[in-house]
Amino acid sequence: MSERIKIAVQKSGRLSENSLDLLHRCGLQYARSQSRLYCAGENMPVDILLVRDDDIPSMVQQGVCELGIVGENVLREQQEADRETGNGQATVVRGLDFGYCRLSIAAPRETPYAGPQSLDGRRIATSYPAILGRYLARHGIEAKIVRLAGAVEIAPSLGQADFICDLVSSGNTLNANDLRETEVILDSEALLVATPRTLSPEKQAWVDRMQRRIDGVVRVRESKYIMLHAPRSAVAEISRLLPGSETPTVVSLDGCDNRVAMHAVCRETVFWETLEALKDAGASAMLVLPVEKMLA
Ligand code: PRT
Ligand code: ZN
Repeated sequence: MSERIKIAVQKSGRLSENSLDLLHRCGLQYARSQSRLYCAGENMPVDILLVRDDDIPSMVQQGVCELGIVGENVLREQQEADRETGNGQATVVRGLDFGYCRLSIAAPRETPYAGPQSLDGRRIATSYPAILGRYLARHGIEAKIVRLAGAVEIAPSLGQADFICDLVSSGNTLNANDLRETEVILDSEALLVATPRTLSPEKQAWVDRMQRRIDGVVRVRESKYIMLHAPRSAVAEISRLLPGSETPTVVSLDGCDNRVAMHAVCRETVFWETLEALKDAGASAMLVLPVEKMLA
């Protein structure tokens, strides 16, 4: 097996641990090299390249890596910047349900804000000039974009800008700097991206296999297997109440004409409230089990 594929993952940062954990759950075993830039897969022809997150979109776009895990914010920034150059782009395969944050406009607490038009003629500090530029153009607003590589949140207090446009998750950083969030311009999560390049059949087969496994790992996280007994007359109502489930399996109970057992995979969280609603609808003997693996 000579044809190997590479997956680009953030070397050290907010996405690293979840990304490596995801690949581990896909069954990939790898040895960490001394420099930790390259981890050779031991049980599959799949290697991991550990890089800065900003390099991931172009590495995948150029086919240096066949797959990559990167924040939507980073991908979109690169794509907006590439819009003029017309470069081919990495393909988004799916959201990975971690790395959630939003790119928001924020203002000093005392600055009045009455919608995007309040940004007209003002200075906005950001590390996301391309996404911000597009947002402003869409709203027909002329503002000065002040490009900063980091420490964006202190730009207003240093007199460098009137507003900022930065990533927010808990909002603590904004609070600590006397800023308030005024507008969300992008909701972001970690994405699996794939190269647009044509691959050899061997490589393509491994890319497809990894995509299927990653899909299974992400979908299984929230999924539960639910088993219950119910009156036959309540099957329709109970099916409706089961969160995110496809058609449940309904089987007869030995010696009971009017009661059945129902089994279903629920793809959304099963809350206590859901179980209580099921009970009210006539369900009994309810069991909720974790799902270990799932392959569509
Ligand atoms: O070295 P490298 O370039 O690889 O890393 P980096 O420093 O550019 O990125 P890193 O590790 O900080 O973040 C990687 C990715 O995590 C981002 O591109 C986002 O997709 C995602 N992410 C999720 C976040 C946050 N949440 C986040 N809160 N990235 C940054 N932040 C920062 C934000 O910039 C601000 O400074 O956290 C601060 C705000 O957080 P709260 O919780 O105070 O609101
Ligand atoms: Zn970065």
